[in-house]
Amino acid sequence: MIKQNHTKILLCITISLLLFFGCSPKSSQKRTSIAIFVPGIVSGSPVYEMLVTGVTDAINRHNEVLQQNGKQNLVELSVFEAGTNQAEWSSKMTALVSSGLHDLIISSNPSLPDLIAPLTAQFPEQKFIILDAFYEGNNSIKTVRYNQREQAWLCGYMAAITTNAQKSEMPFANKHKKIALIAAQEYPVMNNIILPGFIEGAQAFDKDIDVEFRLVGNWYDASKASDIAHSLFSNGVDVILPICGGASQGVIAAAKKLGFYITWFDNNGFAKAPENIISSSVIQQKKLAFELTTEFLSGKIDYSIPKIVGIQDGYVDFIQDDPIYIKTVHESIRNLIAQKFDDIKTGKIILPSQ
Ligand code: RBF
Repeated sequence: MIKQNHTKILLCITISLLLFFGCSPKSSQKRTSIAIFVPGIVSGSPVYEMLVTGVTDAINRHNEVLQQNGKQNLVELSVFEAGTNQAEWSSKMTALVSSGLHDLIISSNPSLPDLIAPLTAQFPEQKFIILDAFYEGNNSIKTVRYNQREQAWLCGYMAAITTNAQKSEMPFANKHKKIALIAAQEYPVMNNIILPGFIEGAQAFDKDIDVEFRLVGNWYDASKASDIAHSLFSNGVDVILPICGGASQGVIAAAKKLGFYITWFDNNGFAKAPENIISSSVIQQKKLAFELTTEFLSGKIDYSIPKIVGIQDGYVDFIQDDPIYIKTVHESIRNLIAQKFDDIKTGKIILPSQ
């Protein structure tokens, strides 16, 4: 009698479990969830601003189509800002992954794949797309990196023409041949690609250019970046490339106050200081984030193979049609840089991404 009851109870539990996991309407209604992990803060960092906009646009577009087709399971988006304390990124990423709530975690930063790779064995279902990064041989991590030597080379070339220009052409140009890069911190892509690319571009125009390199120490201290810019200016620097996230605001403020030029990196920066920003050497991170999110949502991502994209692919660009650029930069300078851009695009100049 007791044994019979046991069998009945077991059968009941089995049926309930089958109903719950196998046939329950709940499981078929599971919504796709995407999380953006921001290693830093979004505001003031062009790479992260473009990441968030691109992913958001792709999800909105996808959801519009779902709604038009009468579907209700819209894709969910969450944005996590991990903040500027880099020592906390690993534990914050681990917490996000182990929550198990997100089908995809998308981010941007060359340092992230090394931090994520150990997690992929423990959480094999979790998929990652990391932009501005390169990582081979992990089927859970898709990476795409830009040819930043091209991006930095054009900046350097532009800075070198400008520091050599006559005051009649470029009023903030002084008699010294001195330009500078202010970075937030040292990291492999900065030390091996961006800084050398900037120097090589400058020296391709004039081999006697003096290129200064300074560090802020973090991605947010605008007042320290401004102090560095002041000291560079007083030592004869008249063109600065800032790559320091939110701290770049300090370089812009100094340029407006003192009167020097800025070559801007990553997105279109002309409107930030129309008289001082003479170029925008950009990566199409918004477009790439949009495309990869859309590919993920349609199940078409190839995870294993990392990609490097540059000017020829349309993901690195030098903005030449902005009215502020046309107004601020003398025509003779615009013609010189346009020629170099075309030389890279047509393969006459080849700049390796490594
Ligand atoms: N770029 C930013 O604009 N903001 C940041 O907060 C930021 N943090 C970074 C942290 C690390 C550890 C590394 C390696 C890079 C960071 N970058 C940041 C730089 C970014 O990846 C890219 O190299 C530059 O924006 C130039 O394209």
